[in-house]
Amino acid sequence: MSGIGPDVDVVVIGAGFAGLYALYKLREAGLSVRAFERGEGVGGTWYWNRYPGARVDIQSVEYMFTKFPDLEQEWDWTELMPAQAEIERYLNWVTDRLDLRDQITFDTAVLSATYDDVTATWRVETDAGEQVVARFVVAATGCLSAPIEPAIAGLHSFTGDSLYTNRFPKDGYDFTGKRVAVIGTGSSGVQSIPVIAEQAAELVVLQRSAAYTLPSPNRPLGPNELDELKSQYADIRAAQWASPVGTARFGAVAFLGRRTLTNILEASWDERIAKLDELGFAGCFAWADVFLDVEANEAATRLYAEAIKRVVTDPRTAEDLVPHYPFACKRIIIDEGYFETFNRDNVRLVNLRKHPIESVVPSGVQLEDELLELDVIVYATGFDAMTGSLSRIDIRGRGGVSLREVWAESPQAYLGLGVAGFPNLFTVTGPGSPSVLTNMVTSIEHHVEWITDCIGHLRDHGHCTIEADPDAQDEWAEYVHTFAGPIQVHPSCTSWYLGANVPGKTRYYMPYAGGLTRYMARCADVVENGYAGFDLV
Ligand code: N01
Repeated sequence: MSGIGPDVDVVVIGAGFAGLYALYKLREAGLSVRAFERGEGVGGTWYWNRYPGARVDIQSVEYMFTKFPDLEQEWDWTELMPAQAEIERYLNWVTDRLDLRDQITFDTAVLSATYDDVTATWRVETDAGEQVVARFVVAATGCLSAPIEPAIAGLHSFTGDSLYTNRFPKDGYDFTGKRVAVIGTGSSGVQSIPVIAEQAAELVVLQRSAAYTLPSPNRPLGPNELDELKSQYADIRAAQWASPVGTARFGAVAFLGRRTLTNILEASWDERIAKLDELGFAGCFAWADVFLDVEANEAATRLYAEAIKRVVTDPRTAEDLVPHYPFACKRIIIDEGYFETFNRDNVRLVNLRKHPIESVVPSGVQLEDELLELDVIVYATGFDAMTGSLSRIDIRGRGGVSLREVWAESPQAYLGLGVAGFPNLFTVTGPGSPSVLTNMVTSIEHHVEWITDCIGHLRDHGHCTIEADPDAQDEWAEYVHTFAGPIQVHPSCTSWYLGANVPGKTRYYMPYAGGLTRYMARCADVVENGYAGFDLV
């Protein structure tokens, strides 16, 4: 390295899957590293989102680091799709087995990172008042880690308990005997509602947009099943890395892996119903054209309405549970008994499109036409996704330019890895990367390895900085947009992929939908061509 001596080679922000792997790989490459983590423990997403029912939608044997053949044999998953507590335990175990804990400063948020043009270093400042000067910053800040507080009047006036799924109390919460409202029916709401319903005296679900959700195939792993899977880990890993989504065992969306799907628009109503009989909820979407064509997607939604009617006994509730936007414009949800929950005597659905919230008041929620008296309000209202975690840090690149301001106009990163004007700042699973459309763990591993190799290359070739070229970044952004189809950008879609869930955020489709394998090939090409599209100085 050249330049005036930094305190460390690299500062890593975050200690979830990405931060932990970055710490490990960078240290292995002989670099000095400090990591800062806002939480009191490791886990990132899996530290904060400890709401009842929190569970991943990828199978356990693929939702783990894939590059530790010895270590993976020692870890025993208990379920097909692990719950939050088990994933958090796994990450703590990995942290200790890889001896990473000492390099992480917990309970400490990074407030700012400022690039110094003269010394080509970053000055990183924390909320503990510490300043660290580093050559590189690796932002392992996660795609879904900046919670949004809903814009509801009187939010803080409620005198009962206000809980947020994405920063749920560490010791849990006992809903027994309470009158509860859940606001929000994305993945977090849909997963928590059945569990809360079992405890609460009364549960009101306040739904603004209905959810597309599929029943989870989760179950305990049977005796000897894990041993059998462990003996196949090498093959499973190979299949994962050959898959465009980083997972070969699709779980709830297994039909996505089938190749012989027919078009829903060419099927009669009876044929559609037959698919429903065969596959249940998944049968609504097991068609070739549903992901590509708006009309086909609408036909799938009509079938979905039929599937809901088969479960939900009250016709009005069943009707209110039907979404009015395309399937798969938002992340597909998996649930455990979501629709069945609405048949319980203690559960009621309020369609906020018909009965809007006026305000939160001291005793509960005031709807336009009714006061809901409550003991607890659970907000499952989502995240400022993909850019929010970095926009909330005051990041200043070349010439003091603010990343927050740059991304407010257009949230771009070349390959999702680097941003023009911000030398030596790497974004793990940044906007423009496949990230949230894949198994996050495989995407994270790929990014971290690419970044580590890149820093090694700079060191070995006497370079001081790497920075995305603005033209290459623009071209990449245009290319990324060619993969966002009519379903993803449909005007009725308010997905976080588009930033459309955050008032005032630029509507911009952020993830790369071209698949992980194609993306990795492109990243490899960039390296082979001397880090094409990056300026190395
Ligand atoms: O957040 P969301 P999430 N008044 O944005 C509603 C991952 N994840 O935390 O759609 C009333 O999806 C909002 O309504 P609308 C996964 O990638 C994975 O649930 O804006 N309602 C919506 O219903 C997921 O996609 C798992 O009309 C308001 C809900 O709140 C991502 O995290 C589990 C409102 C927010 O849904 C985010 O999921 C959990 C208001 N003012 C999370 N503001 C896994 O399984 C917002 N809403 C794997």
